[in-house]
Amino acid sequence: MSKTIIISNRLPLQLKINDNSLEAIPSVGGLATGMKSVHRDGNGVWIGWTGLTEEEIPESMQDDVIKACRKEQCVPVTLDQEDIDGFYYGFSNRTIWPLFHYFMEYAEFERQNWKTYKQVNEKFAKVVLENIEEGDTVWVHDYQLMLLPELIKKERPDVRVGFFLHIPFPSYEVFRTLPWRKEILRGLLGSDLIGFHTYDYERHFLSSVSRILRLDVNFNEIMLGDRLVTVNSYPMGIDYDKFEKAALANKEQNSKEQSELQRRLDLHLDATPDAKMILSIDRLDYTKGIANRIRAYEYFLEKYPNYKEKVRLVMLAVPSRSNVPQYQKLKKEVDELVGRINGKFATVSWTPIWYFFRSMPFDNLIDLYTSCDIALLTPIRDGMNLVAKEYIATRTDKTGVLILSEMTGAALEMNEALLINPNNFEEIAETLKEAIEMPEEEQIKRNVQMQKRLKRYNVEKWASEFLEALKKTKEKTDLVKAIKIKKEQQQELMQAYQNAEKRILFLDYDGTLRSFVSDPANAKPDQEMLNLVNSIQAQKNTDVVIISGRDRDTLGKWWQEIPVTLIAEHGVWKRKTGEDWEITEKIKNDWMPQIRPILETYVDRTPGTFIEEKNYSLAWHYRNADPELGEIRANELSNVIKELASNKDLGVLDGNKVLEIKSGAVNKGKAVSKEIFNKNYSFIFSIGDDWTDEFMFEDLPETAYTVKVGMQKTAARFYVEDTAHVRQLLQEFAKN
Ligand code: GDG
Repeated sequence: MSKTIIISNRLPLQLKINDNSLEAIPSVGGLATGMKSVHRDGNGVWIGWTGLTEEEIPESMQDDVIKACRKEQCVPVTLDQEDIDGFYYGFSNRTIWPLFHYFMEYAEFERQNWKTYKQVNEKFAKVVLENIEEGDTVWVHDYQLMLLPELIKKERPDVRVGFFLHIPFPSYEVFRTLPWRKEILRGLLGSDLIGFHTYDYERHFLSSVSRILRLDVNFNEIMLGDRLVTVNSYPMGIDYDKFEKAALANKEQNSKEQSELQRRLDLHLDATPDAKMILSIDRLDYTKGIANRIRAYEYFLEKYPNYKEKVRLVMLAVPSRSNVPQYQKLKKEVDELVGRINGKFATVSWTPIWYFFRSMPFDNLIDLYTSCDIALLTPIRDGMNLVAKEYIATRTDKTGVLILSEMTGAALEMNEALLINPNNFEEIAETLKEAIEMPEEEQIKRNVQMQKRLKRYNVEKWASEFLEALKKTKEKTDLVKAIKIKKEQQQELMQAYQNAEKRILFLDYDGTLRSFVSDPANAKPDQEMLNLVNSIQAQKNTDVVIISGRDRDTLGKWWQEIPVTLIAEHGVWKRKTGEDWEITEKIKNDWMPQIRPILETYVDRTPGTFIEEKNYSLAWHYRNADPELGEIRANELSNVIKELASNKDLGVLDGNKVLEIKSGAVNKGKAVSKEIFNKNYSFIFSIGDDWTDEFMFEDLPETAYTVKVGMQKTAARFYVEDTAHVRQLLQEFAKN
């Protein structure tokens, strides 16, 4: 029976070594809950690190670790202290974490850490590959394992691989500063489906893929050889019922059942019923904007002194990554700020900030959520922020005000919260005032909406939607109807070639006989290609036609020595072997002086583009432009020309990163039709790579062997992957 393999840096359990025994205690984080139906209730397996390094586990207990994990349907990846230092504290938390949260000045680019990151990803891959069986699905989580999808796909192309990033994906301008940007993108593209919390992260990723790897991105799909990678956003939810139930139970508790914390909170609530409690919960992380939050609170108390003794900031900061210097610095800064503000404003009966620096049990978290009238969450950047969602879920009487930073993924789904810019103290102070004074009906109105949404799109739904989408990811072959030329098709083709009495081959040039280079003037055919074509044309009853959009001079010069027919400028010119160029169509070029200046303005406005001038056409090349800008401008230009051209019989050909403007009467389809008219060819072959070649594929008879270069939508019957395969095919023809 096929299973789902979940992979994350940490396993959802905690190992405890007591004297001689070992215990694995399951932890119940958001991810574990979301995965429950596939992991615990299904026959899923979770692969990850246990939290204990090799050095921390006595030799005699190594097997016990595996056994204890197995019991929880987990498989451990063994890591030593050096791995953890380079991979986790190093590359993950000193490079990727700051960079992806736009803290560029904190990002360290250490080669040794990158090396360890790669090695640890390989260690994960090894364990995953040992556990994969046919038909399994793999779901990889988060920024520590971005190389894993490719490592798995390489060995097991049959297995569906999904990846979800829990943190933001930064804009191209930030991402491109990473020395290993290509490796990271390629690693991720080993997936069939890549998920992000928001559409913004998704489009940042797609933009980096198209600009850095220069791959074709089609809406949210990436063409990668003969694979298709889908990218989409799935905002992660919470285990809503768990939080709601816990909050209801909290309300039912009598004083004996209450926690010490709840009793203390109640004491204050009873003593000062008018005072408001403001909650702040996060891991102590510089991305969470904790220091700014305290400063903004100070500013609020200064601006509105009448609220002194009427508000209290309850701040829980959970210790995190304390081995990383920035976290130690932040701890010091927060300690000092809290001390200073409490010292400055406190009275005998009032402390403005209650500060807890520790992790609390779940029940205490619920005590805090349910007791506080306002939640103030001000991250500078946050992939999602689940605390915001949890706060709203615990407000079972529907009161409470959420103040939330616009820079969190959650803000996009929680429009009814009071959204603030975490860098704007003035706005935070005003919003705090607004929250304190907000009438209950309004609080309820806002929360009802948010609760409805959070209950519906909970963490289980999130996980099942992702896995459903992963199952449905399209094979590229579903989209492309042409058949790949493999051994069998090649044999059929060669058979037909040999049996034919009279044959003709139409060969496109750029992108077919020659791969693209940045300057088209440097794309001369190499000697091997010249020899190949020469030996084919020399065969009995065989005509070879090089058919190109190139100008006649270049084409003529490059193929001077080879006695083949040349068709230039998409069919305007033709040169039979040993003869002069002749014009095949009566066409005009008097439109050029009008159109050229328009193209020139596009060259000026789009760096990297240039105009190629031919006798009867003008081509605007944008291969070297920024890919996104290039596409936008090409679209614009195409529309402009089409509008102008309607009464001039001009056509716009959309080639491979080139727009060609020419007389509407000419195209390669017409040219090949003329070539075969009344000639009784029993074998017709045509091969080409772009839209201009589609005219030949469409106009040739159905029995012709039409071949597209590259796996794309086409009217051709067959396709080959790239120019190397074209060469291989020509070598087969040449053998006859
Ligand atoms: C990353 C992304 C994204 C907190 N203190 C205690 C405690 N918590 C629990 C909360 C919440 C979770 O930890 C924190 O989740 P966040 O989403 O707020 O933040 P990160 O830890 O930074 O998580 C983030 C998330 O991944 C999921 O994709 O939303 O953007 O940075 O569930 O309840 N739990 C207990 N005691 C505490 O003291 N028991």
